[in-house]
Amino acid sequence: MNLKGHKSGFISIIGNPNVGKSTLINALMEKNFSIITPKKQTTRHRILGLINGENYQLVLSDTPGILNPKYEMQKSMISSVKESIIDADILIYVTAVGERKIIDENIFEKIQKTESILFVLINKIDTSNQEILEKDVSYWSNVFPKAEIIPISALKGFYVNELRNKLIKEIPEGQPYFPKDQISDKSERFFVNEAIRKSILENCHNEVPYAVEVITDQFRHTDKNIMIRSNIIVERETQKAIIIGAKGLKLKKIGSEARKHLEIFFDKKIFIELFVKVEKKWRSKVSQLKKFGYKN
Ligand SMILES: Nc1nc2c(ncn2[C@@H]2O[C@H](COP(=O)(O)OP(=O)(O)O)[C@@H](O)[C@H]2O)c(=O)[nH]1
Ligand SMILES: [Mg+2]
Repeated sequence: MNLKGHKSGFISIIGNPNVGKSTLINALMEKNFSIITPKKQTTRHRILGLINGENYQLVLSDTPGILNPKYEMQKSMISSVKESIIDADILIYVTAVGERKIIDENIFEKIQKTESILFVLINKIDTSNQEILEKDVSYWSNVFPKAEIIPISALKGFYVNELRNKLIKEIPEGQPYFPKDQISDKSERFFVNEAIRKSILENCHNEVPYAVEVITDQFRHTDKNIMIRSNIIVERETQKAIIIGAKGLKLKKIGSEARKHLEIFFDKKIFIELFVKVEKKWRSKVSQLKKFGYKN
């Protein structure tokens, strides 16, 4: 491979919960890569998504929404946001049209002081009108004077291709950071866990999805199939009962929806077996969080 003239760069996507960060990364990657639901705090980890071209590699980092941490897991979520600000060649701050809320002063200040190229995206413009949008543009240009303000709709694909081209144009020259046939820094098992968690977020209500973690202990490929065995970890017996549901029907539905998602993701036939286990207070125990791949 001729790496002369090759470009590569880290692009961090940050912003409040639910503004469309994961939708944007999926649109840029043209793949259902990061899980999306209407619920807050769907994204728990920093996930790197790679867009590889012959002469470039974009390393996009999807991050959890900015929040005031209430327990250990959320502390880990917020430290991954801070880490992603430091690394970035390009920082993308995503807001939803009409949004003014600043959740964390400290992070806000870090964005204002950043030496990276800064884009402020005003997302969800499909839900708005010209007048509101113009007010937003002038508001955000005041808040972040050195930023380029870009209206976009990640969901409808307005300005997504243009943004991808802009990113390719702005990243510095350099060798690729990851092998060019890879699409993420995360393993296949991680994507299995995420698909199962998405299915739980969509099928269970109230606090249950937030008390859930998934561990996949078997992931076996053949040419055509993938055999998966995963454990759903909850904090209490009552949560276990809710997830299994009457006659095990809820768990069956969770498994079948995750299977459909993964068949598209891996483009193979999937067999999936799910178990539910109780681990008391895992979200508050540092040792457990390490085991589940959260950093402190
Ligand atoms: N109308 C509209 N909805 C969007 C857009 N982008 C994201 N959403 C929705 O906003 C919700 C949160 O999206 P998500 O990507 O998970 O947000 P995140 O928490 O910032 O990662 C989902 O229901 C998305 O479908 C957009 O451009 N327009
Ligand atoms: Mg997200």
